[in-house]
Amino acid sequence: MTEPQKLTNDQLLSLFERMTLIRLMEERLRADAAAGKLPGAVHLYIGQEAVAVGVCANLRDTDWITSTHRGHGHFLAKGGDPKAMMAEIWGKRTGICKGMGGSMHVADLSKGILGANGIVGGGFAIATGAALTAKLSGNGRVAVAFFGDGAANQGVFMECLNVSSLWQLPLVFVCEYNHFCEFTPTVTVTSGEIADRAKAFKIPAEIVDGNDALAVSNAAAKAIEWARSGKGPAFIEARTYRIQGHLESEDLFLSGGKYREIQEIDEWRKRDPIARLREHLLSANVATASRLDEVSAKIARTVEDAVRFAEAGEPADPELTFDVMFSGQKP
Ligand SMILES: Cc1ncc(C[n+]2csc(CCOP(=O)(O)OP(=O)(O)O)c2C)c(N)n1
Repeated sequence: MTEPQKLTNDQLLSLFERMTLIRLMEERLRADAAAGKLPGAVHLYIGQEAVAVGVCANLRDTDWITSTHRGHGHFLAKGGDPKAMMAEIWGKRTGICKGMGGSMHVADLSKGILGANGIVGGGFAIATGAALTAKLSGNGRVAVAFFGDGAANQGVFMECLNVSSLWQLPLVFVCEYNHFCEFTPTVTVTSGEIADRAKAFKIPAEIVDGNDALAVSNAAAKAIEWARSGKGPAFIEARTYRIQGHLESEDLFLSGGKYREIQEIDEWRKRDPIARLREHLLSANVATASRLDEVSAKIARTVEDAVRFAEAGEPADPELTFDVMFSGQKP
């Protein structure tokens, strides 16, 4: 595909709706984390919504994704159920993994969501394996590996670039360059351009503005089509910014220390991906302001329902460990 992608008004609105869903879910998790209501750490995706949504809008339900420790956005963008995700983060039996996984392990195989992952770089090999399955079975599926700029320094990244190119696997690498690896600015630990690492393996690579949903979607459409048509892997590096801390409790253990300036965060807030898409929808007469406000209000109710559902659930049952982690055997 060489022509820029042309999206219908419904498709554009759906991008806005899905990004707003992620934002409002994350805002609510931020508040509930601060109020001490959540049982574990949460790594929020605020500011990066255009990446997950722009990519997943071009995937089929049967395609696969692998995610990261910052995985709520990927889960929702791929069509995961907000209630089941919220209950999972609250550690409830009604959660998508029966409350046994928590925030860093949200997964739904029925939606092709092969899982968030607490191991940095843990998704690469899973996505490569899924892409190998697709190739061997000829089922026409594509796998997408979402990963951070920090994960690009893990050795397994090189291994997966290598075999996916050698075996021409239907795999799309999506690097979310959000400028930080925990509390370390990426430029201080990363040599050269990450996209060049893909090019070294003869994988076509594109760097896009990761805060521009339309640019991401356009690049993803090309990359996914490339992979699906049997030409091998493709690579996207989406330049974005992590607005929240690495995790919500970081202030507690940074004890007043800081690793970035507030002005930098404010600069990136001006490039907010949802505000930018909203602006575009208004100026291109795709929707009126009141229509977009209605969408946001509807999503706010969805989030409220998800919280009620999570609150009402029973806590996870530790005995379930033997069913969901060990198949037919006790350790
Ligand atoms: C193998 C491994 N090493 C280290 C960690 C600790 N750790 C958790 S998140 C993180 C930074 C990851 O940065 P990046 O891949 O850029 O993702 P981001 O947090 O920016 O989304 C590190 C080092 C880990 N979870 N797994």
